[in-house]
Amino acid sequence: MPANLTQQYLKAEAEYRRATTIDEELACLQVMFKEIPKHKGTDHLQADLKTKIAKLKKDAIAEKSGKKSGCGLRIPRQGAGTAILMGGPNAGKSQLICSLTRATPEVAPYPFTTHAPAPAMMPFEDVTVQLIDTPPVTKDFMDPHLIGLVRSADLVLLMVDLGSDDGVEQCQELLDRLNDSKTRLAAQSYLDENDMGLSYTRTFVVPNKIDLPEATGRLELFHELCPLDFTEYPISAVAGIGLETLREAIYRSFDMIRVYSKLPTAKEPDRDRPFTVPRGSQLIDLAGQVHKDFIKGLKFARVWGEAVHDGTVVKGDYELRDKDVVELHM
Ligand SMILES: Nc1nc2c(ncn2[C@@H]2O[C@H](COP(=O)(O)OP(=O)(O)OP(=O)(O)O)[C@@H](O)[C@H]2O)c(=O)[nH]1
Ligand SMILES: [Mg+2]
Repeated sequence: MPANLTQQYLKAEAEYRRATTIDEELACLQVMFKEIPKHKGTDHLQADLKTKIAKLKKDAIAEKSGKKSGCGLRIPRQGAGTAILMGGPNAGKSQLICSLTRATPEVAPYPFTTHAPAPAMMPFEDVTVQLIDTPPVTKDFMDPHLIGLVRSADLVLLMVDLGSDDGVEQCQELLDRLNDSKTRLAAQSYLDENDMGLSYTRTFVVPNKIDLPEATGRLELFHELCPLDFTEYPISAVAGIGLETLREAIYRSFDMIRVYSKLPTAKEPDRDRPFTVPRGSQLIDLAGQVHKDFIKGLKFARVWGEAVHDGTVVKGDYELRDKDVVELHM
């Protein structure tokens, strides 16, 4: 990290990548600009940030005045994180949505069945995760909204069709298409420090249809022709093979923790609806999620959890642990 970027900068950068509204993007970029060390080594990055802030301010005005902002389709984030499915035609994206969620997108043995990106919620234990089904990407076609959705997603599930001899080539075409753009797939998410426009989104490879007899040979061919350093989860979306492993891996990739809130007057916390916050978050980060008044008005909290004695009194800087029960006091 040549520029010695601060923790606050990195946090704002991570939030910027996941922002889904212009106002959110702007707020993050302004923090990044404020936090960036001002010296020669960061000249380029400073200039990039300034340009982006100026453009977003214009977009915000255009959006408020009802003009088209050109920012594309924005699907509001929901749940503990967002994973977007991508792949060639017939890879089984919509079938995977059917198998992991209660949504019922059309599944059919011909290409381009899905016409537009569509979100669905996947349960994992007592939390939910947002999955986004998308139209296929081919050499000649990519939905114009896809780039923005990939940039703001936490994870891409790159589906490979092991049911067709064309599956490997189709996957390669998708990767080539993205490599020509400034939105790319990688083993980890990050923004290129020398070019703020260049964004990498963490990706799992999901070879599908391993129930078919020809699938093993095609998977070997895929590894040979298309070597990737992404974590791989082979599945059969129809036969249900590998789905529970994938479901858990998607949730774990977000590195979130669950916190249960309890009213001071209640005996038990609300166990059905945990809040999810990134690991390492402090009590004050949660307080804002529970109610915006808590950000300023929080006096203290009592916590029940593995790392503390029952009912320990803590302040805003307490680092939350998975499955903590928290009672906020104004
Ligand atoms: N054998 C087998 N067939 C599958 C599996 N998953 C999907 N299919 C079949 O593959 C075909 C395409 O599935 P879809 O889910 O519509 O594929 P898609 O990727 O959404 O396709 P587009 O919307 O055109 O991009 C359908 O006939 C599915 O029944 C699987 O795990 N095994
Ligand atoms: Mg589909």
